[in-house]
Amino acid sequence: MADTKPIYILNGPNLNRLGKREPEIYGTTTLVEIEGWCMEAASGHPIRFHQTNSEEKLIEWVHEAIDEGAGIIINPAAFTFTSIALLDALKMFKGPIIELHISNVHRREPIYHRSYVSMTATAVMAGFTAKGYPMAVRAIKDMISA
Ligand code: DHK
Repeated sequence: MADTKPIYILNGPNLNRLGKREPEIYGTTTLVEIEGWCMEAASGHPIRFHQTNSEEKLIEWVHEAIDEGAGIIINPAAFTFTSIALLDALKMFKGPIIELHISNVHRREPIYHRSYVSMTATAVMAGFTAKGYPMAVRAIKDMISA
């Protein structure tokens, strides 16, 4: 029986500003448009798409995914590089985790080069632009059904 528990797509701080935020780095696609692309890519698999500027709220959604989710796609944004609390929460998740960054963080300032989340992510995607989100949805669907 295929796992029909939802795929959690979680977004961290400042991603609500996509479209206007440093378009030379993040492009002009809005988070609302990205959510639509994810729904399409999910092609019927349930998804839970969230964004927050609060570390606490992001961790609470990870806890919800621990209890109810099949997979996590997470763009932790700045919390990628600062939050051991988020890493500890993600370590509890038993399914696949894809860490996603719109930009190639390894080509940017050194502060963006060391990810705590990568210490527990199943896979890491960076630099595919906003188009990485539907790519990640298709990839995690394969991981879940494998
Ligand atoms: C988004 C952010 O907000 C930054 O803090 C990260 C990431 C990069 C992204 O490329 O999606 O460094």
